Amino acid sequence: MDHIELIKRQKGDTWDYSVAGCGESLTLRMREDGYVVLRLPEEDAAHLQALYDNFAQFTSCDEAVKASVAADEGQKADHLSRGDLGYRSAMGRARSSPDEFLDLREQPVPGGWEVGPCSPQVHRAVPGLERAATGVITVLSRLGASVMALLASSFGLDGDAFTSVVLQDGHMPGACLRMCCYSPSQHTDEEVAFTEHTDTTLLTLALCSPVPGLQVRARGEWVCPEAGATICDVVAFPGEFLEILTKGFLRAALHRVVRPSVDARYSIPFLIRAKPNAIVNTRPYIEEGNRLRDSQNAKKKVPGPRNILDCENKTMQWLWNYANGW
Ligand SMILES: O=C(O)CCC(=O)C(=O)O
Ligand SMILES: [Fe+2]
Repeated sequence: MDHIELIKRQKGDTWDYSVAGCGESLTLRMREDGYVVLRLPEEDAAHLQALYDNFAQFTSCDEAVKASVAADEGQKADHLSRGDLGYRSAMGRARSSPDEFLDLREQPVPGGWEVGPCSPQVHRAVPGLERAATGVITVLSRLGASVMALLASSFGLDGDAFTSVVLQDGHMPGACLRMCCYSPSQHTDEEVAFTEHTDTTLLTLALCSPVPGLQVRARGEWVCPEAGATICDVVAFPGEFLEILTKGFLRAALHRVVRPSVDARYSIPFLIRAKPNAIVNTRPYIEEGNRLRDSQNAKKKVPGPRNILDCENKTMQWLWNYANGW
């Protein structure tokens, strides 16, 4: 699939991304194909490569280092905020090494933000990991905020209609940077490593791995958006919360991961989740959107989900519980 080129624009001491062309076409592609591929500028490649390198180094550490940031398996993932951050591994059939996952997040601490969990053992063994993860979280947070603003404004909503439930001081304390390592299959037939599912996110931004394996269900077929991609390409697809908030106008993308056949696959999805107690406050945006739609510019707007009004004044936690009862 064609990628959409991103343009980086400096804004004071921060920056954002915009797409060449209009946001409406991004929204329509996401609706029709279920995902879009966005290409970051070349200057971001160094951040991405640094994280792949540091995570590969982490996976080669001894068990004590990994255990120092182990996820609390007893902790029930609430899919909204905490989940079970940290390191997990899973051994499967006919593999010599386990699949491994490390979930990190940016959290507010006195005087700033910190990426964790990161133990002293991890700091010693992989000194560049926290910095590399921070660099990528910053890039993907800026990108996620831009995509959500484009989606919102293409519906005629105010640009921060979606980001307001996600952002805190420009950071995403509900989001999760997941680093995955899938060991190669010893079978010749295609084996699914991560079964088909939708993400409990607003938006997922998955870096395109040099070892393709991500498949997205699009127009009734499994497609592989990573085929032919570069390190700067990012697959963006809606999660369950965008489906809820748009009442199905955008559908949560069904996706899965196919096991690599020779080399291990390292992949890095960024799961953009809301702050659980954030309140959806859409009415003013919808009213403004309706006004815009009725104005002479109306033709440019994507016909948006009016039923989003039903979500007015609800917390993300409430919406999640409600959706689970569907
Ligand atoms: O490994 C990948 O590329 C995607 C993993 C995934 O779908 C997930 O963590 O939800
Ligand atoms: Fe997923």
